[in-house]
Amino acid sequence: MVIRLPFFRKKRKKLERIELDNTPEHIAIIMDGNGRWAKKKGLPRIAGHKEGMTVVQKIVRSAVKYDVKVLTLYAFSTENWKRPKPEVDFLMRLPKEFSHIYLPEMMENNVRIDTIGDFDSLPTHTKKAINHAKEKTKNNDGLLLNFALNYGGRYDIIQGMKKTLKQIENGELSVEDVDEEIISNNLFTAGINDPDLLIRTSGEERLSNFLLWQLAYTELSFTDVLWPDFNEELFKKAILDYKKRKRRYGGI
Ligand code: V07
Repeated sequence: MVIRLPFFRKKRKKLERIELDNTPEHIAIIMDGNGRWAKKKGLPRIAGHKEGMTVVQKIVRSAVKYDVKVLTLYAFSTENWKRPKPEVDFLMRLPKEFSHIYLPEMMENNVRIDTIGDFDSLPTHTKKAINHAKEKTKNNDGLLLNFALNYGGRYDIIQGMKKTLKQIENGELSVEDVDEEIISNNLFTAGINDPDLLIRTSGEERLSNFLLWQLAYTELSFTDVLWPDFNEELFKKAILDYKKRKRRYGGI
């Protein structure tokens, strides 16, 4: 007889809820150390970027598994244009390569791809590849995989300020109305909750012009491991550390 089944179902659900307690919904990552990883191995810097791309997919899998809602990855900053042209050209081809290899798995995992940053200034071929990935995944309602591309925190604030000023100029808004919510809604991350957790790899402990406004209350997690060596276990550790910190706050 199967009469007792609903009882067992209820019990399992309760256990899962404890497991998922205090899970960070939005995780942002500064994927640093790709060039250093390559240098250590006697390889060109681009080999580090390529290896870093495979780690992106591994962490996406883990994020799906741990029920993370948003993963924001710093893939290319507004300052990265200063790098040697061959390296920039290589980086600008990675979105297409990534989509070519991993788009089917993104669809299977119900992942939606989006970007934040100055999209219009990217090379046409890069924009084309990204628009294709966005279009393909636009109806997926699982993890939001948000690439910060040609992104700078100060640039984000400036463009958000310009949008706000235009709303004032158009009479949609008065100066007195301007508050945190209005500024937040004019940033690239409009509609996305601020990150709960920021992870930075490779031992540097700086924000490097990443989400400056959005990280105001975010928990920070630093590891010496270089991005190409980052893995599910370290990702899980960062999440468990975050949960522990949250539990402590809850106890006060
Ligand atoms: C980039 C790989 C990860 C390590 C850090 C820098 C190099 C994935 C993308 C990407 C972006 C948009 C998109 C699909 C994939 C990417 C750049 C660099 C510029 F729609 N990795 N990755 N883009 N790296």
